[in-house]
Amino acid sequence: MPAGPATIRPEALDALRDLLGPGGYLDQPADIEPFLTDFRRLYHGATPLVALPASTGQVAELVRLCAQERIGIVPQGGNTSYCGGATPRESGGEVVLSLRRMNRIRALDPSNYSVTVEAGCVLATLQDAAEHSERLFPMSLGSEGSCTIGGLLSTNAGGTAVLRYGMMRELVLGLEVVLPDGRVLDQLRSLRKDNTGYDVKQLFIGAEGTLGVITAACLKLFPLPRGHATAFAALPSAQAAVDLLSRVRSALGDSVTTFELVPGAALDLVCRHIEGATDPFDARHPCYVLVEATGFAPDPELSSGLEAVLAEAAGAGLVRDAVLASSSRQREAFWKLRESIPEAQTREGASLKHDISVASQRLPDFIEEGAALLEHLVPGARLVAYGHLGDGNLHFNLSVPPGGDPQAFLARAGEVRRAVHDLVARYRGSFSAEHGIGRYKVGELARYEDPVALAVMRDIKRSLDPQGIMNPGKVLDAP
Ligand code: 2HG
Ligand code: ZN
Repeated sequence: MPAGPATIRPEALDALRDLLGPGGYLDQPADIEPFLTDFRRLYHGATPLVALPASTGQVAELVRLCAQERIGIVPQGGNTSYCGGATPRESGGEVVLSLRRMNRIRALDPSNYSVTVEAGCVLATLQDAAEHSERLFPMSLGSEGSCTIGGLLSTNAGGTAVLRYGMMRELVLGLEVVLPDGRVLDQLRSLRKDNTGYDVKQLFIGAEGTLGVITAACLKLFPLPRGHATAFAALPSAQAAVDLLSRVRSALGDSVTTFELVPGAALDLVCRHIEGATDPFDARHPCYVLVEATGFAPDPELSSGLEAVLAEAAGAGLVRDAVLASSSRQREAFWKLRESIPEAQTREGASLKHDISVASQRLPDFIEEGAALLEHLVPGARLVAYGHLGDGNLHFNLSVPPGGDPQAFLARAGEVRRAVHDLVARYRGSFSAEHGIGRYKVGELARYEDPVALAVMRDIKRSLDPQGIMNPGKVLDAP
């Protein structure tokens, strides 16, 4: 059952305005505009109203009213979705729900290593608050200055510390969720052990707002590491990177927090387009890794451990050259080389993005096969396959051939996507490792997901949201 009417009754809109009160909504076109286009500018939707509730109670009332009227609700956090997961559709029959007024840290308990926070809180604010209390909230990603806790939970975000701390799901102790009928699920507890039946809260993590609205969460904190060691190393091949990962982990254990792959093609783009970015080496190499270890030993001790593994790996032919950051400025400079890749690739011109994962030991074969396939399909296009090698997750992105026609290149998107995702399926990998499904990959989920899993997903959706009002048209094609 798709969500209801294409337009919203004026009386229903008035009732929504009344319940939200002054300051509780936006309804002027200029104010609404920023909520209508997704981060990648793939979609441009419409809505008569952006709701800005101030409490869980108000969210529940709003959802009840929308359920009565069968109005679609599109939750939106920092609007940084890569898959159009938070953009209303074009009909104008859906309201956008932003929890940006619900951004409080309700309680931070350093001794229990937990924090209870509202969904509209920006990630960087939470990171700072944790650090202020000598604790770490380890989720870390490029959009941390604007993405919100609700969005991170709804997409089960990844980022650059997954290797050590896991994805967002693994950081959750409890959740508060408004269900599609307006009931409030209160599992906002900070227990580390709780085996009481089905773990219902898990359903809402990664559901992209299609099963309910996450309003608050209780999250794990960790001891704040005191030491860092960061290296940027030049390698002969992706295979060497996978072998190095294994060595670094067995030598340094859980202190390895980040292991990111930067292919030569990505470093080229960064050095060309990002101000202040410089290649740490004299010669260009096939690929690079950014490795970071964090822990409780002082910096020099961690650095010498990392240096020793890199030296040993160099002896085995896995590393051609490496630099260890000797200051926080140098550390930031290394991070910038990695974190600026998406921006540099955008500045280079048209690109096609794929967010894939396969078992990490199979990545080198995947890259080789994928590169040959793409060269055959779009000769001259540049593969920039970078990212979270430590998690087996690469952004398998393709840039327009130098001097090529961007429109003609982008017109090949469907064909290229099919080839890449078919290859991923052959490797039993994932066609969406960390960016979710949103609207962009609904067809891909229907095509590649195990039919039994898909049927269970549809059963869950029908049972929780029989009217299909929660983020309609996202994740599943039809409930
Ligand atoms: C990253 O790892 C992000 O930098 C963005 O997930 C990936 O732009 C992309 O394709
Ligand atoms: Zn990523």
